Amino acid sequence: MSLAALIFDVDGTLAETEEAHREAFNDTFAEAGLGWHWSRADYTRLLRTTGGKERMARHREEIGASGPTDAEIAALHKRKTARYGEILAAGGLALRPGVADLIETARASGLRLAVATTTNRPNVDALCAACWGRPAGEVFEVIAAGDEVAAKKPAPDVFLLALERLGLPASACLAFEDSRNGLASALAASLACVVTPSLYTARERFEGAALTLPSLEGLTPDALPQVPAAAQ
Ligand code: XBP
Ligand code: MG
Repeated sequence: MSLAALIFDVDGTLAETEEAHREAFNDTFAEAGLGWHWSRADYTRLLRTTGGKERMARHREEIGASGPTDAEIAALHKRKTARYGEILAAGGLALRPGVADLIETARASGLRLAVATTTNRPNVDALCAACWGRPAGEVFEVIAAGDEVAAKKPAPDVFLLALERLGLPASACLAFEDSRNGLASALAASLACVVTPSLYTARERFEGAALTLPSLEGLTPDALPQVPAAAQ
């Protein structure tokens, strides 16, 4: 089956969002009087755990703290998500080079557009509002996000949910990712995957990627890797 849809990861792929996430986490920790603060070096290591709630739980284990409880972490994550939305609404976030053009030329050429992300839906809406001035549902036909799946990346679940909602086989789609966890998730869903490493994932390894590029700048739909490279 020829290429029918592009499935984009969000954080690090559409835009360099992780500094805004880190700021939202740290502001939330300060507001809660938790005494936690994640440096860039902390966050680079903690980002290997996908999902904000899971990341906070991992930090709690790493420092041997008894709290906050999982329920308190869930409440902290809600506050962090609200803070992240405020940070993005304040402006300053730009799409990575080539993202807007590829999405528009892909749409114009009849390709369907989807998102498969670990972050939650409000954060996808916040990014689309900040970068396209539109809600996510007006930019992407299908959105598979965060807690809609039981297992986050590198498990294939969120890409499989996007494929299910598209009603397409993996062999008709191409994934775009920035991280090793994201690449592993796409490959586990039998998707070919283009990787554009981000600031936080630049040192990771991307064996199995159909293409690894510094950015999507200048990439046009006719230059995309032929699928089903990974499905064979
Ligand atoms: C990256 C993630 C997310 C974000 C933080 O998601 O792992 O956890 O770091 O967002 P993506 P949340 O799959 O888009 O690269 O706090 O909402 O998890
Ligand atoms: Mg990512």
